[in-house]
Amino acid sequence: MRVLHLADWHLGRRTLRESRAADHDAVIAEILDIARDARPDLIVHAGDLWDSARPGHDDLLRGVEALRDLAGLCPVHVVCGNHDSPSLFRALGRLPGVAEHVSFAASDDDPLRTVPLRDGGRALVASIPYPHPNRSGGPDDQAAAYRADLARRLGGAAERLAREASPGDRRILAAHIHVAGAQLSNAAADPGRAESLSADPDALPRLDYVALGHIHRPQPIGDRGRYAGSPVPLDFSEAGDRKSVALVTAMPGDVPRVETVPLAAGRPLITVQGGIDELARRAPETVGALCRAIVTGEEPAAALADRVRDALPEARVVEVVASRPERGADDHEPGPNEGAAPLSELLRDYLVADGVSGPRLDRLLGRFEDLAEAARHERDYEPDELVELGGGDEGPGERSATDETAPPSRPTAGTTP
Ligand SMILES: [Mn+2]
Repeated sequence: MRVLHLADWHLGRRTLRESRAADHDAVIAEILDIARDARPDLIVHAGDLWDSARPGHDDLLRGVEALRDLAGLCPVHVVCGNHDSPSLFRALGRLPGVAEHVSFAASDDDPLRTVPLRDGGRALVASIPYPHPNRSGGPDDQAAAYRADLARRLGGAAERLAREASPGDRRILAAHIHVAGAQLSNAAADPGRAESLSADPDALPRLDYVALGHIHRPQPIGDRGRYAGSPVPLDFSEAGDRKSVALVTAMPGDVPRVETVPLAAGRPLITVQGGIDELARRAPETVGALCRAIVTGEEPAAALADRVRDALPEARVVEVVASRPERGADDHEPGPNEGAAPLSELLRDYLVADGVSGPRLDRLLGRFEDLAEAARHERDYEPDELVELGGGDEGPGERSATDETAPPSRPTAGTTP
């Protein structure tokens, strides 16, 4: 059987402030052409069809129409990614005109999808929609608990396939998960954490094909599966990726044969760096591209963006960064914030002027340092205690009536990815 494996479209995504709708339309048309040529028995989309749990109406329609067009060729199966909404998937799975040809996996417990094949055989598809790591363990054992959870889900999927498959059936897994060892194009601010929140490669069952989503750089996982990857570079960290879809011949009990079909549609993302003259010389390579310009030898100024756009007339310039020249000690001019006290000192002055003192002052400044540290490392921050602003330790803030009657509500950490 032939499987066309797709993933991570992220319909609705913007790159900085630029809509990618035109790129998505172009690459969906390219994928439809590939599907028409390849005549697969099954199309698997391994998740993150949309960029947000509540896609805009245009993007909702763009996704549903793409699935409907693909389903005109063969059965289509979609797994819920971390950006998708399980409840939207459940709703679409009941929508007349869509549900007849497209199955949406919103939960591990959804029944296996059975697909009749042209050669008279059949394929069984098990699914693992994205399991959120925040539902596994606590802060100290989260990585181990999540790894155990993923192993349990992978084992459960393999078990169901073994139980329900007859000899000769192709056993397929479609999942939106991260397996340790993946090459991230989007080298996150904290790649160690991303790597720790992943499945053990040894937990991957040996099936006839494992179609994964979540990692945006297309790549194989051992000899049994792959990440299809995103079809267009979604941000500048993906600029160097070679995007593709996977056309897989899966045979019962055998290693799948994978052909990657390169995708060319959609605007490339290009970063150019140098002085204005250098940028102008490189203009030909930026024609039709989404372009980030790092300009050297210039001061940041509103007019700089206009000069960059003049230098790169046929690029879509989405970001201009002035990279200031190294200065010698002699010609140093202080910038507007240079020489000012650090923020923590300014905060201390402000709080002291407001009457805060003693242990409360120390606690507030400590929280501020924790918050600043979390921001430096792009981590979530959840205070383990709430320190009230206002009033010194002996001041009126300490004994206000609201302290007894209404405990302060705690902010909750954002858990939505
Ligand atoms: Mn994704």
